[in-house]
Amino acid sequence: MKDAQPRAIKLEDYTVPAFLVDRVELDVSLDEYESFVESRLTMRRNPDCAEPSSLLVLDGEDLELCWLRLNDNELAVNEFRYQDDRLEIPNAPDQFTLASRVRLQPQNNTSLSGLYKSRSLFCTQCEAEGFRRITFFPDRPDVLSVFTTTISAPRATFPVLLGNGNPDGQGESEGGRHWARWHDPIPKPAYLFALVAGDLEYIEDHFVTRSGRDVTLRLFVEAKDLDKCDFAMQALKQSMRWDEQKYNREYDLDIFMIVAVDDFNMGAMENKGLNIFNTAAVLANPEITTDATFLRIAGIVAHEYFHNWSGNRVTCRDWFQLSLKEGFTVFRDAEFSSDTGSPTVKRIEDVSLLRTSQFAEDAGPMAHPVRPDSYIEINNFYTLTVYEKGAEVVRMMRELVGHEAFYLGCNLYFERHDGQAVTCDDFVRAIEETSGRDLSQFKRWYSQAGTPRVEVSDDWDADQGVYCLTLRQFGDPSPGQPEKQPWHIPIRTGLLGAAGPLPMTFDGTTADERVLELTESEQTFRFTGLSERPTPSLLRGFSAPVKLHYPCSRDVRARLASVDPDGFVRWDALQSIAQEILLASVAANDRPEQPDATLLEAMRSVLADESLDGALVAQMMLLPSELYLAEQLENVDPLAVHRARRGLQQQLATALHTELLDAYNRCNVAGPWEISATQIAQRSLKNTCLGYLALLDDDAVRSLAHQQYWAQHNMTDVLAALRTLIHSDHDASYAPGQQALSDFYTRWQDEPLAMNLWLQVQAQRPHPDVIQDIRRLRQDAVFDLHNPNKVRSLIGAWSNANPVGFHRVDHAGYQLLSDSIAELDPLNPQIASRLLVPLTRWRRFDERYASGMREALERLIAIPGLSKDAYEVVSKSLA
Ligand code: B3K
Ligand code: ZN
Repeated sequence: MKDAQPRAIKLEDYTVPAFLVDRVELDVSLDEYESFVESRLTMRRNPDCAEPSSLLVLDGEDLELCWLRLNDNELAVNEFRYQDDRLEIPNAPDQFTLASRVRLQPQNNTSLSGLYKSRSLFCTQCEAEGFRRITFFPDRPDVLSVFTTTISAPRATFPVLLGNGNPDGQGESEGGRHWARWHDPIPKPAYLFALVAGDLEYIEDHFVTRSGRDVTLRLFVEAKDLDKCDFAMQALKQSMRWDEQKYNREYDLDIFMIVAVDDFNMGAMENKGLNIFNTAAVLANPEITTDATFLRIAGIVAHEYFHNWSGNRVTCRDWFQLSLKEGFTVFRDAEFSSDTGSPTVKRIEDVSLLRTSQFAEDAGPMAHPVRPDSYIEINNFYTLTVYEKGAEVVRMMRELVGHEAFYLGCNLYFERHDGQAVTCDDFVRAIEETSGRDLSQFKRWYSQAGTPRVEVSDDWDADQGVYCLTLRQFGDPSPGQPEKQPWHIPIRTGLLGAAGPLPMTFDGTTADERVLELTESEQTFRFTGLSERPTPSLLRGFSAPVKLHYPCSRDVRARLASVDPDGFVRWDALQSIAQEILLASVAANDRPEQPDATLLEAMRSVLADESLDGALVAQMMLLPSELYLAEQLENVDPLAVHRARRGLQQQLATALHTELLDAYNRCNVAGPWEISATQIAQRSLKNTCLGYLALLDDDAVRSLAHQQYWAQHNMTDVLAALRTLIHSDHDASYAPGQQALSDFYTRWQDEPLAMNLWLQVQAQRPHPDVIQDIRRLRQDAVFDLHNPNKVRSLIGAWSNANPVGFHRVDHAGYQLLSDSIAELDPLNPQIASRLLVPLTRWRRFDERYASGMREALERLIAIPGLSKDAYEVVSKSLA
């Protein structure tokens, strides 16, 4: 940490910028050992600034200043001050140009923020505050400027030079160098700036927008990756069409480019006209890519493209408003995935992520509202709360106002605020205006942290034919927010009778389904005209991100699981039975002799139901994850959770042996691979069955995984087989598993994306002795602490997603993780800080574990020079 005590930035302190930058002209001269950036900013005083001052303050981080000129006059050293990442120039006039030249060494920039090198490529990452590592600038999202960028570099090693906007000239210069100029006519904040230089090839396609603009689409990769581009290009075109049809949004430049780079802190970045993607989030072919990754890639391509409107054309006023662009864009990409794939399965996956990881964030020391009100390091707030819960907040607005008013409201928002930097309030206001609804209470979703709990009870009056549902809501304290006001919660509800759905008469109107609006701490909804006691089907589609509890028997839930019209409710009903059984078995540290008959029969009938989408069946067959189960406990013993879950899996595998094998064989169809919904569903169900079957003490069945691995049909099947072989209960030296692992390595050692999978599958072997593998793999030639994908695949996959492998009573897992964080923090603080997440949960664990987790955090906070990224997470976790 540079400052003794890093300072918290607060939403309440927001003030408009004192100076604006109308134009930015950048000259970036790149070379192997040193690079130079000359910038010329055309600036003026902001007429909207209430307290004008002539002190000009710009951001600048790790910049080596060569010279500084105000209106072309070089400033002497006593005419400015550059200290603590701030450049201060007193006595700035009303209008002026400020020019500067700085020297950079991108080849030594391991933080992957600002200008850096990924292998032999120069590239940039400016969100949130990376532009200040390139040149001096008021680096905040509410300063929008027109950028012209000239890039020069040695032609032989960097034949391709890319920038934002449209191409605007190129040429040769002396000494084997060349240059290219890019002009972006659309004003943008500096966080959307990007450049790339390198030896790249591309695939090209075209898209004609609805109004007839012919857009060139190019996807740039290293030559060896040209065979992995087609899928993303198709996804891009699909996204462009979808955004025109659903949101009325057209693309606005002549060219749209995507560049794939290996070293990248996250999935991708929506830089204007020049998206930069992590290779893992864009490159795909069936040999090295699983179905899950294909779908993820389509979602990310869509997400970044959708940002062109939700984020770029209409941007955020300040970083507290991050969810304005991220929550909304996650909502949009989820709609896209739902419209182009299986809506129920997409919803279930999103809900699982939310419940497992976002709810955990809400219950932990880093809990924050969708619109946080303070931060030390903004990069720590690119969270599940801002992204996924933020998307749920947008989704709830659509539930409340209906589709028509919602999409009209979005249109109004885009048109009204085009070219502006705005707030979450502006978004809500647009929806209020087109719907005529008052969403002021609803806005608490933006300001209150934590997951609301909803308790449901009911009452049946047979004489009157009246059924009453009483809903109560509760909010637990979170850091800085001891008390919660009632949220405005939409609960989509149906009623089921013996023969099927019952009409719901409520407030004088009748419908098959209602969105109950819970706005008070307690509310009763009264349904009349019923001839039988209904079963409520609650929270359909997971209409609100709450923990809802309705006490009812397993039989009632099993019925919901088999007949409810809502796919989410069916899945959820089965999950809740399994959860109840598993938590009871954790509590008893034992399991019943026989698996629960209700669960067993429900699973049997789901498995046999060929009319159901196979991908949904696969989801319904999956037991709640160990991470999710741990979240339900106050005093977690990860080993006990693992034993309970593994035990139930074994019981189910034994009891459903025949059905599992039938389903496996039914789905194991030969024929050419395709990425179609049908085949994805088949592979998903087949591999779920394989996972169960491998737990049986039956060599014939076990050899299925072996056969499937060696058939080498596609990566989905290969990886599922490999996972099954090495995650089953054999010891680590189990020969078929070791053979497959070493075959995989030989086959794919030159393919970094496949090697990520190889690391991940080993990191997730659910056994305490996996720590030996982690230590060994840290030293393997394929591992590289500088590459975030490798760190995530090995250390992240192990510490975040392998509870039984990470949490050891001897605390060796915590020692290894904290050593890794300490080593990584000076290199890449953003990634180091992300790795802290599993330790932040220490208070929930049994003391045998918690003490070691706390000690690991204490070791870290004692490190001199710890980054403010890591400092924020560690200090809040220990507070
Ligand atoms: N907007 C970027 C995320 C930037 C993260 C900076 N630490 C990618 C996205 O959400 O689309
Ligand atoms: Zn985004």
